[in-house]
Amino acid sequence: MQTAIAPRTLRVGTRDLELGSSQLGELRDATPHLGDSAALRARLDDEGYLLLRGLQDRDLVLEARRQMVQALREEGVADPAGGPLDARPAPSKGGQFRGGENRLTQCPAFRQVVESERIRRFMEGIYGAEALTFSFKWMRVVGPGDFTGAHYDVVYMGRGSMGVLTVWTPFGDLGYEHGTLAVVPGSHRLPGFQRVRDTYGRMDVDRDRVSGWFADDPLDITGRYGGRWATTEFRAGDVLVFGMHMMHMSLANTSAEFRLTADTRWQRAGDPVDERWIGKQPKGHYAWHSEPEKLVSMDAKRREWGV
Ligand SMILES: O=C(O)CCC(=O)C(=O)O
Repeated sequence: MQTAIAPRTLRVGTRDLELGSSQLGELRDATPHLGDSAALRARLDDEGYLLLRGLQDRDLVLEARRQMVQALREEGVADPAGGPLDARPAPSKGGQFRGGENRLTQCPAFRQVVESERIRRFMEGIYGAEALTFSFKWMRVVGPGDFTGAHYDVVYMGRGSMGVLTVWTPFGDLGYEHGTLAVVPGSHRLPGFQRVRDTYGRMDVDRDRVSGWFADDPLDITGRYGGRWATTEFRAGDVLVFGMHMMHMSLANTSAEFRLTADTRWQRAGDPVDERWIGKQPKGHYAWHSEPEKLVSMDAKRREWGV
């Protein structure tokens, strides 16, 4: 007798979707192709992402988590109770974006993970050339209830190489309930997304001062332009790699813990580099939110673009 598998409903952004439905599936594992750069490049060109299990040293990733949890506890952000890897918010503390230089990104094990020899060798295999990583690191402490809206990375870092790849690194084991990342495989090349690529995909948040997320509702994307969302659960050591025109967002964090993840960027060393994200003190987004009254809403922009 076959046992029925109970459907699993996941909160993606603002919408509940059933895993295994036509709207949401599982990411495909590219780990069996490790060591075969041509196969990895072909998969990346085709699907727009690579899910790599155990690419990073799991013990080092967990050590980075331990160091960051300790820092968050010393800052009064994380609850001091529990084991050294437990990342529950302290009373009344929410999530925090911790990009750039700060106590979390300065944790020695954090740096060792995001700039490891393993990830560098992997990138150099993909590019077939020397690779560099932006000095700015996007570290996120995502609080219960929070999520990231759907977007392309190119609107934040599109002034240099178009071959920039994002490496999304979970610092810990992440169940769906922690708010894992979801992508629309193929959205970088599907014909249905062409107008989105030609309008939103040419935007620059500092030049245009438009709010960066394209949508909070995943079906506002796939219902209009096609494709299907995909996500998975992660173990410490896994990474998800994708390009700058991959539509992605996160599931909502429905757990009682912080989700600790970083997104870091790599590119060919010989390509032009977006000057906002490199050097000893990267200047980052210098205009985007500097005059809030000048910020244009994404809804207004989408109406103008007709998307
Ligand atoms: O982790 C998240 O919530 C968002 C990450 C992201 O947008 C990215 O990796 O580009």
